[in-house]
Amino acid sequence: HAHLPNLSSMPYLGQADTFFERHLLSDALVEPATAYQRQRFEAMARSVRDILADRWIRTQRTYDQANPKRVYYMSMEFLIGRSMSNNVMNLVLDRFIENTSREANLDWLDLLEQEPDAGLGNGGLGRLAACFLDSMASMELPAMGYGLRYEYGMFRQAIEDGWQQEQPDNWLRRQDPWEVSRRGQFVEVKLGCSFEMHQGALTIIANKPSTLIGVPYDRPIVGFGGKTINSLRLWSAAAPDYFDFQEFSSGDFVGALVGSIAAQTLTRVLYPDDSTEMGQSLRFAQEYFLVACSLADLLRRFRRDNDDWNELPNKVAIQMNDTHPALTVPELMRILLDDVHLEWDHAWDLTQRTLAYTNHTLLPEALEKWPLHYFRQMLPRQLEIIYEINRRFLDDVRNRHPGDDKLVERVSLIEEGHEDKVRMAHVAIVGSHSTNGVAAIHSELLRTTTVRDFAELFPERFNNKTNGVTPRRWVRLANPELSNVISEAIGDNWVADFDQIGRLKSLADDASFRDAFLSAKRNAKVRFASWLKESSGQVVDPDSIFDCHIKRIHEYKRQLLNALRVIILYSRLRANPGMTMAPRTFFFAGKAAPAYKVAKLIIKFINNLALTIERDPLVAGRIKVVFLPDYCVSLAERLIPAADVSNQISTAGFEASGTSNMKFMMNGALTLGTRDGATIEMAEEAGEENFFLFGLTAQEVADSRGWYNPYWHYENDAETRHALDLIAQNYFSANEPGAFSALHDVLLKNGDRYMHLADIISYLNADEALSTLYGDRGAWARKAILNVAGSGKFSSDRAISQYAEEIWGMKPCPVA
Ligand code: DL6
Repeated sequence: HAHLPNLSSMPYLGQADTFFERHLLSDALVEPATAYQRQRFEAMARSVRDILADRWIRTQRTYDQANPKRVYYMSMEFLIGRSMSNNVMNLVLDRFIENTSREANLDWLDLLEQEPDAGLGNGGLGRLAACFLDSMASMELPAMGYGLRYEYGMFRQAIEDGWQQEQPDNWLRRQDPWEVSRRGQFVEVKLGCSFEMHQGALTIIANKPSTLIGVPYDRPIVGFGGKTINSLRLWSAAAPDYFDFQEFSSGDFVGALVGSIAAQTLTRVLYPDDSTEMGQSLRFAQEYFLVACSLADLLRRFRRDNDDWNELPNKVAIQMNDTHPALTVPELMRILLDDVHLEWDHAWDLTQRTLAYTNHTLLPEALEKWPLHYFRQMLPRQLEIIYEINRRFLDDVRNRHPGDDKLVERVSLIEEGHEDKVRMAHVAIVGSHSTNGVAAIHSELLRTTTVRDFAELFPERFNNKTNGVTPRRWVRLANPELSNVISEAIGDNWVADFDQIGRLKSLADDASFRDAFLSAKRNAKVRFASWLKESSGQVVDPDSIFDCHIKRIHEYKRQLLNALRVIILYSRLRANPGMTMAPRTFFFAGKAAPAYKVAKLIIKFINNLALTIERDPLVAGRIKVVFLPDYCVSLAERLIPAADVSNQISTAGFEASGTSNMKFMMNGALTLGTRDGATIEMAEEAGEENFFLFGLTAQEVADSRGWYNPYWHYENDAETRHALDLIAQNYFSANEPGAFSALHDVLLKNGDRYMHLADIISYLNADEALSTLYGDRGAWARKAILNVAGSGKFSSDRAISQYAEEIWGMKPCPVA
């Protein structure tokens, strides 16, 4: 584990104050007194970068000299959020900020608001990658992230008349002060096709080979204490002529520019879809571009320091974050065969021992399969290699299981059908030495259902690495007041050694600690309420229970189940206004994939539900529903510290792990949840008696397929029936009759694939136990404290140390 830095050894603290003014004068050319807030933000960010520059270079120099084994985390998504406050925290620059703010008369909190979120990811998978980078640097591992520098990140969500509207996220409109462009280290990527613009759209021209340029942009990843500063290298696509424009002084200058616009289009935008297969050829080209640039770059580095290719698996580990970078398998083989001229078996052995794959989903519709004709058009040589991998693999399968043609068909890398496709998960498993799931139940289901044949063929390759999140960003930074309460009780080593958090357990019955804990919690709620009022005009009561459900909108995550719970609680209140019920605010937030119609309708439904309740004087002051638009890392950082209740209510067996569940737990929210993903392990750690678990287990869900009938619940439970009838009778859509009939169909007529109705009653029972507990502040505090105390396992430091030890075979490489 990382160690807390020694503050007295921070050489930069004394001299740093002058950086800020210098940047305003020399970069922005403004007098400090008249600078805009954005200019001040940039000057401050540059000052922080000045401070870290020396350590950043020293980290690289240390790695270059020590030549340790390095890990490359390859991912199409890094959901970074803001960097300023995180870098300041990890560099322990609080005093520098205090000094500069005082001397330059800066409003630090307002300045932080100037930074846009770097939203280069959809959700959990991308945020996990960002937490992992933080942990790798904090644990002094020689690591690097590789991704794409999307000009437009995850779309911004506006809500108009209850509907989601997508707006472009032009986060690089103003220059990002953190990134360093390394044009000198560009790489060339050869494709079997060309890109041209036709009527404003990018078109792929098959069988016309072309070359693209990948330009790297590096972002510092500051380890806690500022000792190790690793890099996240993001690739931007350009046309080759980008580098010598002079040659185009005559001739088709305009044509040349159009070509470069076509090339740049490749990394223009992140695909905003996280759980269905997207199937667009541009996405396929993006995935190859990431792989080709990163491999060229890391192999160049490997060759600089090593002359024996046999050293590759001893010096390089590549972790493929989902199948998105699975083209690494044929691309590395191509390089080893065609460029290095190794024999097949030799190349294959090095490839498998270098690569490892993490699976993040069991949903069949999210498993990537690419049509063969994309390969034929763009990557014919890589396709040849995939065929040869498949031929050898299937021969082996036939030898081991003679006569089992069905098995051969099931495990083949190629799916034959109306349109032949390459199964990317199969490529990743066959071409690597490790396949891991992201929570115990997920890894188990992966082994026993989704890719069972592979787990039987290669049992030694399969393992579990339960996800984790960084307690630095998610507790220390997001929740400073709670952090201080914790540090006063157990010291501040927990920030770098999160197992220490377990020491809070003995304080769960300590009255003064409970008071301090509850007061930090309440202050976080007050802060959130005042931010909400200021930024949107919405008023929420900090003395109500803050009940949160924030994540991508998806049927399996069951925002609809939560909405049904709200309708039933609302109906109870209307029927019996005298009943006692602690006041509640139900927060929802999350984005829907633009093409996912049902998910978008769910957003509209929640907004209409909010409005209906808002307008009903019978329940005024007792329940309220708030849909917070544009869920992003920064919003999560605000809301999670203020949460009392965390809803983790996916249909059991569908959520691979979840990571917001862990963030809520660390911040002292109680979980209302199903036995799914990492929530199961969280309850194990904190004790089931401190969780509010309900609903069918994954096994029960699987067993009831075939006979489950939502109508049974409709007919046999009056409250469920009433809630569904309200929807059908347009109670929530008086001016838009029929607006929600598709949701009604999802729940009844279409068979309720995610079994909402099966779980509604047990959900309400758990809810009742929880809201009763809320009335007993001491008992509530006790459970909340035991939750925080039990969250030690869910630090990404723990996850990363397991990856390092069990998959990568790596040790820290401390920077002197
Ligand atoms: O592992 C990170 C995260 C999990 O916590 C979520 O449970 C899971 O849904 C998410 N998976 C994806 C799947 N995308 N694809 N393919 O985002 O990963």
